[in-house]
Amino acid sequence: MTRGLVEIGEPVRSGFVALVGRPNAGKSTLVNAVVGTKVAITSDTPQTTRHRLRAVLDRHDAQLVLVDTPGLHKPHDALGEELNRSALMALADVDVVALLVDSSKDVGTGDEWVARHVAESPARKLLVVTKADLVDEERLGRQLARARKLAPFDSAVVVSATECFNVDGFVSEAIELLPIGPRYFPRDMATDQPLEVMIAEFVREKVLHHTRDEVPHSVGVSIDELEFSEKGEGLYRIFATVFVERESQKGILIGKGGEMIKRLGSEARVDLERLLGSKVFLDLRVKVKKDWRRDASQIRRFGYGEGL
Ligand SMILES: Nc1nc2c(ncn2[C@@H]2O[C@H](COP(=O)(O)OP(=O)(O)OP(=O)(O)O)[C@@H](O)[C@H]2O)c(=O)[nH]1
Ligand SMILES: [Mg+2]
Repeated sequence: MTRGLVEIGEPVRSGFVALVGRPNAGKSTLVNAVVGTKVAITSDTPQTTRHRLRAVLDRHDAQLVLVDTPGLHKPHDALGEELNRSALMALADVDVVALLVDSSKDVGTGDEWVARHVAESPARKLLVVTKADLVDEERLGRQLARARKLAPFDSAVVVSATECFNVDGFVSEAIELLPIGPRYFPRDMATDQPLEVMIAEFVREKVLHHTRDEVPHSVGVSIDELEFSEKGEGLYRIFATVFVERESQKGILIGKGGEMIKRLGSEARVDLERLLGSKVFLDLRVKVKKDWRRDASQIRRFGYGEGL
């Protein structure tokens, strides 16, 4: 038996920690900070994350599996309902639920609604007050006190994922709440997302960064072709389609003389080359699929929510 296999079988502290909270609370940013690499896309547009994903932090004494979820919100369409369903399902089957509360926004009815679901979960409960860099100590203390009242938490931490403040503290608290068990994933696995899903998400992130209003919400990305050629230094050839809901949105994404789509493509390519560790050729086209967010079967075809 190899050393690797022996280690996988050895009991350590291990298990699943779901990160839940309102849209934009900082869940995906914290996931990336914990695993030290970009596995989840992030943006200041609410409802960035559209499906549950797992990210793995493996240590000699523990394996922490973070479950990133879509932000819980009042849904306005079938997509919103599917995102909420997906996030709430994550609560059912984890060892720990971490409720993320943004320190820069007043604790409100949205947090209370999320917290009611958290309180009903049989899992251990960890409060995470995020974006500590945005507020002063006094406000941070007040937010912490208010958020503590939201649910019966086993412990609480304050973090700033962008400033890497107390991310270690979050990891220690989360691991402390985990049971003893096996390693659930191979030790070198950072995420369980299929490559095609990650590529589509990296492309969608660029659209979120460069568009406003309804456009970011109206975008869905599908990968039409993905092939790797080993010739020379190796090259991924990726053909993807960016779907929008209206002709006017298509115009925005293409931009004057194709300027916008070129920009989106070249920024996505840089990220994809880092992700894939290889040169990338990326072909993006834009198509209209009217009102796709109201169409449950199309939502699942994109893999959002519970996916296919
Ligand atoms: N200043 C500051 N900004 C942060 C921090 N963490 C996250 N953000 C920003 O907050 C915004 C939302 O972050 P995300 O990680 O995408 O939030 P999320 O909770 O995953 O959002 P959804 O997927 O929409 O539910 C992004 O613009 C992040 O850069 C932080 O610690 N400090
Ligand atoms: Mg997210």
